[in-house]
Amino acid sequence: MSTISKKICLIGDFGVGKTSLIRRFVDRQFSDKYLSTVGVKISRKSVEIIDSQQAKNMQLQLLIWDIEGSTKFKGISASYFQGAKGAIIVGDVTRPESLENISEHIQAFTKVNPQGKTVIALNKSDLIDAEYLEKYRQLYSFSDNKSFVSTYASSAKTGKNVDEIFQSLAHSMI
Ligand SMILES: Nc1nc2c(ncn2[C@@H]2O[C@H](COP(=O)(O)OP(=O)(O)OP(=O)(O)O)[C@@H](O)[C@H]2O)c(=O)[nH]1
Ligand SMILES: [Mg+2]
Repeated sequence: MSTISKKICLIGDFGVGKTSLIRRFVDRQFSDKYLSTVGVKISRKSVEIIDSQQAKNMQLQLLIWDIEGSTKFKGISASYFQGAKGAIIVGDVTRPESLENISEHIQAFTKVNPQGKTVIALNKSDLIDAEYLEKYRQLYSFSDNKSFVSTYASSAKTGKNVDEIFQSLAHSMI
């Protein structure tokens, strides 16, 4: 079985849950404590992908870049995005402004990586009602953007859709 590596980035405003999603996915853990990321932290995890064309399974090693959050006043250094094949753009469903900034994050990423893929995570979905989630999911689907793969309502706390987010991004990159 062949193994290839691909870099992906987690991008979003401060405190939306980027580090928590990675921690859930890689370590299967969650903490309520908030330790803001400074700069960037890289984790690795392999996922198995079914390659339907060649009808065989493939190991894909994800190099996961956990990038510090951005604010209105401080953007994210575009140099962090270089060489990435995909990104998970994260918003916090309890903070509408963080959702409104999603499209800007997509643009910043695809400017550096025009062929890159993006999956959107509407995170902290454990904190709001399901009816709002579905509304947000429809609102934050960018089907006319060629980088766009899918939008998920996620929770790093419960684990909801966390594996699905990484798996669907991984699948879109091969
Ligand atoms: N209820 C709930 N809380 C969450 C969830 N994801 C993250 N949190 C909490 O939100 C806070 C921020 O989470 P982080 O993962 O540090 O956020 P971040 O996006 O990495 O933040 P920066 O590194 O500062 O940009 C922490 O207190 C987490 O426990 C979630 O799905 N549900
Ligand atoms: Mg962080």
